[in-house]
Amino acid sequence: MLQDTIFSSQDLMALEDRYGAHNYHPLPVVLSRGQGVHVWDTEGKQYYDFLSAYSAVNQGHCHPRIISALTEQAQKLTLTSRAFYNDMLGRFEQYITEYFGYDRVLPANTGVEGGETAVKLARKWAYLVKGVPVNQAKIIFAANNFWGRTLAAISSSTDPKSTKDFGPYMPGYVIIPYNDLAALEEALQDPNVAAFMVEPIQGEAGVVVPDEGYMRKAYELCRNNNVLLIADEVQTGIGRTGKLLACDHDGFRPDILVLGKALGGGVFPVSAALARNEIMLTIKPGEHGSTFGGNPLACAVAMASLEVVKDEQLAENAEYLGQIFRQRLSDNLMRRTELVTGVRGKGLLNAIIIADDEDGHTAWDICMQMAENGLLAKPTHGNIIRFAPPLVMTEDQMHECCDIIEQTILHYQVPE
Ligand code: IF1
Repeated sequence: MLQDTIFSSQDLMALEDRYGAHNYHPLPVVLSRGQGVHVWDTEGKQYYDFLSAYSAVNQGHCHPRIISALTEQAQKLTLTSRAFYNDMLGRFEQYITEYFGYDRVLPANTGVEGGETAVKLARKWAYLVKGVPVNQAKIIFAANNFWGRTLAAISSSTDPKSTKDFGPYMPGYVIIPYNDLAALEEALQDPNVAAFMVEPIQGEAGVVVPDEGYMRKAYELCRNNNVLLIADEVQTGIGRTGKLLACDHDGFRPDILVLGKALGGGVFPVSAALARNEIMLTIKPGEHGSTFGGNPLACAVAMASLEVVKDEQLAENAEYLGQIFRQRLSDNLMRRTELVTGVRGKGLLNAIIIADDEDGHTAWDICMQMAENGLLAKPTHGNIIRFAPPLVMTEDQMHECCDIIEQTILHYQVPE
């Protein structure tokens, strides 16, 4: 059988090159096993995973409780579609709405579906509740946002890599600068605005952390103008930034909360939009959905994933280890090399800025050398390296990883 054949990393990369779409440029590392904070390549080399599949593996690779929830449910019932009820969805809906403090949830699969659901909910609410004239609803987005690859998502993007040659784009979008309350207040004067959709920390843009209180003040501006605030917590949610939700740092609950990635515990695509009754009940039977949304397997995995976050206090651990990470990189690295001009982030969503590296070649080379030294990370947006390990890391492991990062950068040599 094909899967019994032994393939080298080179063979496997060649297969992807020959038979796959070329829509990614991965680091030349071929992974074949993951457990907790570690992954191993096909040659058996062990790495610390400092990307966590872009924050989808917050609970660590192959978490035993999540794997057993997956395998147990997989033997019973995996997919019914929503044409019928199933014995997992209602339990999941109650669990997740009580967990995050919302009236209702609309389950989906990928993060971008969660975002699309939020945008559709906001538009429905605008027409049926706010009284915006039909097809005139506006959604405000922040420049440099990223919420997925669908046409509705890229229509709000300011990154040519996401938009070029994919037009025409979705109408009814307004783009304002991120972290700019005056610009938001100005945009909110339009009576047809339905919602402001925003990431509490912009992940893809390079872990851009807004001013203290930005999200809270944005929420208040929206509320004062009868506009919904949609928080895209697909990457920042589920403990990643040192609180259960990044919005918790600002002490408010968004009108619509979008979750994904780690909601599926790194084993299954699960996303969701959560909202109060007034918003959620604007969508009637048959007006929105998906084949896999709310399937029994997703429900079992998502409940286990959320239980692990609470039981293992992963948000608190992220807060604690994140302080250590930023402290060490600021003290031991920034002071000893001009190569690193900044360290930023919250909890275990962090990034460093590499000097004079617009094309990102140095950042890429540093990531290649860190891989050599047993730690995997990847540049986002050229000269910014994102560091996002699983939230189950121990303090000793964090210090070992900081040693690897510091030593790699302090001994960085431009490759011949
Ligand atoms: C890729 C980026 C990260 C997200 C936020 C929604 C989604 C994402 C804040 C959509 C997805 C992923 C997509 C993945 C790489 C990764 C990524 F670099 F693309 F932008 F994390 F920063 N909201 N982000 O970050 O969720 O539909 O993918 O499940 O497309 O390469 P999805």
